[in-house]
Amino acid sequence: MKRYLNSVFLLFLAVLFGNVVYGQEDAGKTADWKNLKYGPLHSERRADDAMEAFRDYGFGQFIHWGLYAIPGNEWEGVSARKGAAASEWIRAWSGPTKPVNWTQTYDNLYKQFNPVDFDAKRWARQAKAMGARYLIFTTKHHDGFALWPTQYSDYNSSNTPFKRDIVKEVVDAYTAEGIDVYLYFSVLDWHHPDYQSKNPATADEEKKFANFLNYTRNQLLELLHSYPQLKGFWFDGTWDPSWVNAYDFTYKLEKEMRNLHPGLIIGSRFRSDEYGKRHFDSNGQLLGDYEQGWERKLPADYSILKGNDWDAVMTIPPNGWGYMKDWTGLYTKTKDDLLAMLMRTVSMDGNFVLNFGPDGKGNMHPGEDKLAKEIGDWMHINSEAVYATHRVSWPTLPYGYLTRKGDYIYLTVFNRPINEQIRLLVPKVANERPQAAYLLVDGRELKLAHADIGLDRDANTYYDIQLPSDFQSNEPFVLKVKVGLVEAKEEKLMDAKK
Ligand code: JFZ
Repeated sequence: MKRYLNSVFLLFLAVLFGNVVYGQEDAGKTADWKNLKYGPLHSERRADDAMEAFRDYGFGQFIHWGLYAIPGNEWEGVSARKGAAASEWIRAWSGPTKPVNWTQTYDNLYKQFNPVDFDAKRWARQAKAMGARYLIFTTKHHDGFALWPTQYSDYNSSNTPFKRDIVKEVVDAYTAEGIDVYLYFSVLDWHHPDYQSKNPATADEEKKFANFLNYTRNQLLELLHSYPQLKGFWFDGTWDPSWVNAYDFTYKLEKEMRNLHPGLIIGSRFRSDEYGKRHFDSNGQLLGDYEQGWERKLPADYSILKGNDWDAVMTIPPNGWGYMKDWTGLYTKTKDDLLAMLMRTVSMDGNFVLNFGPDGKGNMHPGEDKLAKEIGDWMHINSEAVYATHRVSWPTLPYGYLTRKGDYIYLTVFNRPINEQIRLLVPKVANERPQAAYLLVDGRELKLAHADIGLDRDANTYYDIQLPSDFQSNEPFVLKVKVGLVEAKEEKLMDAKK
């Protein structure tokens, strides 16, 4: 009897406690907060080593390689560049410049795929010299062609004259160089007979699409199993209603992949919640480990990011990820464009990922080789301002971008002021002040002085760094500023009595 009463009492406590906890949990949420079944798999910000490594990369390389490398954005001399989406979309080009019977021709390109110059080690050495800390490599783009010998489709590299497992060679070569590998995978598949973009409506469509989902799962588990070194997936082609509506399947699949591969990193472009929301669920929570929507654009300001992890992927030409034979007449980003984007991204706690589209033989475009060398030479001197650095909550400056590691704040200068003085704006509340300034390139100490310009009610105080006139640079350079805590003291001028 006593035991029974005890249980009743415990039950009572549990209900009471449960209510309190539940009530508390609800309290911070708005009235329209939805109790989702298919929201994020982990609601806490990840703090494991794999995720911390992701946060520290700063700079990565993307490679788009596949059958589209053979035409290289043109077919029989005709480029659909005017109005074309992108070279890797050539199979889906439409309009007056669309090649005749293109779909059939394209789907036979695999018989010609023989990239005799392909050398994954050479690519990996180049990436390393450029300063990339991770790679995102296309395993299967929208055309459905797999660059590894998948058991689940014949449309793969082993059935080309080249025969080799390209994914394996790339994963091994980059891993050997100390570069982490992420695999790009397009769910959207123009080749698979069971793929459909619309939500299945008939029993037959249901059956076919279920078969397609199974094929996708098989390929993903196969990739995880075959290339255990991989750190994450970069998903794409997940916008069609058929996939969006498969939220129960994709939720379970994400769980399964994470269980099989602890530490796996998946961006926000994989699955949707039960209301069809992508990237962010119906409550605005990020779906995945980092925001994956920054594509050929950068956030205008930090607040837009809401503190989420993110990457930005960027092309060199305006809009082409796969190989483009002919860069003439296109604006291709310069070293300075790309360095400014890199530093802007890192200064907002993101990773900047630069895309390369090798040709049908396995060579990078000469323009890519040139930029890789230029960026690498710059990184060789200045990468301290990039790797494992994070955002500085000081006001932004017109000269360039701020990043921080430990007690050092880095200012990468793109705009050198005419008076040769770099004026830092330091929030008074921070209680942290610059103590010394150095030029990163040669380590020399620079003159640093507090500039007391005495503006009333100014939230910031000012520090000037004198740039030496004998230091001239034709590229962005880095100032390294040691900061330390100072005792809080009133920095306000005495006001006149009113
Ligand atoms: C996709 C692909 O279609 C494209 O070929 C390339 O692989 C790129 C990296 O990803 O294109 C997209 C996908 C998403 C957006 C824009 C282009 N988006 O969210 O703005």
